[in-house]
Amino acid sequence: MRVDVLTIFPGIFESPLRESLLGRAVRSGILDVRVHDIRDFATDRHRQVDDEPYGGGPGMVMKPEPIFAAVESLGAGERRLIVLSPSGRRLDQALVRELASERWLVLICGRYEGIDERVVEGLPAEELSIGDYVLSGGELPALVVLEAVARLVPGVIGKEESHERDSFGEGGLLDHPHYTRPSEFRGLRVPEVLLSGNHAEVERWRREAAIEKTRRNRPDLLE
Ligand code: 9D3
Repeated sequence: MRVDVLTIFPGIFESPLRESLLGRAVRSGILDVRVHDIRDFATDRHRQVDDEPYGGGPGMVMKPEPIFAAVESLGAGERRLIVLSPSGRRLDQALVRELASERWLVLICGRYEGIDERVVEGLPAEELSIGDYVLSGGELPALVVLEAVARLVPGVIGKEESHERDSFGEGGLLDHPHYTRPSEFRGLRVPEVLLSGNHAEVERWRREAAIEKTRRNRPDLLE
């Protein structure tokens, strides 16, 4: 899968794309991620990427011309253009699955108060939010999209791992609690049933514990 990222802070992407899962996917060539500095596409003397909002108000707005020029520099092909925006459709695992089936994504990161609306109207692009809280720009959201999508691209992670996480939201339950050695830590015991070797009992306990955790942390998932 090819992913082009447009940003005025390309440095933010360096470590995340070098480390761990994303780093491996990029090095192996399964993910072809290209980060572009939008400022390189500004044509004025000061390489300006933002300007004051028409109609007034606080903050600055990202200008459309450098973003259009950056997108047009990418070449032709079937691609999905996405603007990361707090006003976008909220990301969930169903959308992640949809995006993972694409050959080519373009992720456009905004800063300041936002991006000139003609980017969304004119390219056109779809707007995507990662949740209802305020960040300072689209760079961390773009990395969230990249990691969530990369996990579902064939070859990025092992079969058992991917199979396991695949069902998020479908079973409608959160994961059950996990334990590893030691069986007692600072007086806290691992539930005996998990040490019993009784697989049916373990499965029953995990389901009950998952329901309890969901009731406590995400009652909305139980309806
Ligand atoms: C005063 C209105 N604010 C909108 C809620 C302005 C505003 C806040 C944050 C404008 C831009 C931003 C920067 N955030 C993003 O670019 C962003 C974001 C986010 O803040 N939360 C969740 N998902 C995303 S995707 C991009």
